[in-house]
Amino acid sequence: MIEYLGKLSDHLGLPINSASHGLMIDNMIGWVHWLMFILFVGWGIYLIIAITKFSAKSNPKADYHGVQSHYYQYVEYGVIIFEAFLLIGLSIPLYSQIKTTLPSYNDAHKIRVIAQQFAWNIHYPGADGKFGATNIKLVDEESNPIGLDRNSSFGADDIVSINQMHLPVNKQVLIHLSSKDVIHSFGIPEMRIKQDAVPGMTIPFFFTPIMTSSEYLDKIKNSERYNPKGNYGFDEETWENFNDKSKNEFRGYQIACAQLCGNSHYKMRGFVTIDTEDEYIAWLTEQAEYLGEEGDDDDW
Ligand SMILES: [Cu+2]
Repeated sequence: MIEYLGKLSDHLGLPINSASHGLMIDNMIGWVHWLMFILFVGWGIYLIIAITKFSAKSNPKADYHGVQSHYYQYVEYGVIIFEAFLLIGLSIPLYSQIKTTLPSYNDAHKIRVIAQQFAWNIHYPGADGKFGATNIKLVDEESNPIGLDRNSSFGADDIVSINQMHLPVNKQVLIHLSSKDVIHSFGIPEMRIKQDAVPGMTIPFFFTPIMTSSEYLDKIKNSERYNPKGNYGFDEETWENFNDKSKNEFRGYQIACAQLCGNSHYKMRGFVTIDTEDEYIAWLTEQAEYLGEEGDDDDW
């Protein structure tokens, strides 16, 4: 029954759920709406009763004892029990499952995300699976936004991308999130995750995408999101000239900065592509090839 009533969230216009823990969150949202609905109706009925029952017309003389029945008290207890159920029965177990039970560092698919005004830097450990060192002295906004030390052990094969995050489907990903300047917030609505990025802190969070980007785009084919009236802020001609890949980046999953972080906060978006295992490996290989080319440039 808990799940059945939680299905109310299917009718609340939430983005399509694409993460393994998403159903639990949607279920919870459904239940909170039931409580709010019951309270709304209950208070509405109470208001009407109070207006008629306690009007001056039916009470010409003030009653100094007020309501004697315990009925209203029972209703209060009912609300308390409902709220306790939401908190103890649903939200605390959910929170502990999706926030505090970290996957083991060695098993999870690890990436680092470094937020800055106004971009998302994504740091992949590369083929060796280990992150190279970063150093604030090496930060160069043009060529090395995260200050990665290519000469450190494990640093040579690391991949850094800006506003482009690729993840394999059905693999648990562990993100370590930090910020270079102010507080940002990493949110992907379809993945039902949102985590503040706080300068001076590295905050881990994790989720498992369960739907590839192409499956997702297929599902939203007939929606406004796929065929936006405003062309995502581009004029008609520019939008039409985009190829499908670029259009799909705007239509698909995106990291939205969920914390007002400055004057260009509104355009701080990162494109997220959930790949099949093969597509993901192909993308990583492609990125690694660019690394080789960068190296050639240096030799010149
Ligand atoms: Cu931001």
